[in-house]
Amino acid sequence: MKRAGILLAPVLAGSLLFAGCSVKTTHKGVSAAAVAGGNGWKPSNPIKVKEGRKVVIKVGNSTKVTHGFSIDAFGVKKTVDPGKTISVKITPTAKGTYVVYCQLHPKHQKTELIVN
Ligand SMILES: [Cu+2]
Repeated sequence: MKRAGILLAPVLAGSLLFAGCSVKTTHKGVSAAAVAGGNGWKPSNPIKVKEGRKVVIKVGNSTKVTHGFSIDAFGVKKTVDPGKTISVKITPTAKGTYVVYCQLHPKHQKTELIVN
């Protein structure tokens, strides 16, 4: 039965390597749009992601002016021109609820990034 142990070792090492390479990316989307009372994010529900998992957020803009897209905790501070889409890539390293806001318009309806 000693042989079985010897054969198993390389298999285990291989599966550990594979686990390290198969990092899943989560894709989310949000867009600056006209909402009741001004401009805001659509959909307005929070963006939910997993801690430690890479996420790509496509940020659109269906309004006529440039908007900002900021998440202070993860160093995100971008702008999106009208009709354009940008990709924001982050790997959230801490659980929590973070404010997602437009740094160009303080009154712009905010949304949240929930990491759990
Ligand atoms: Cu704005």
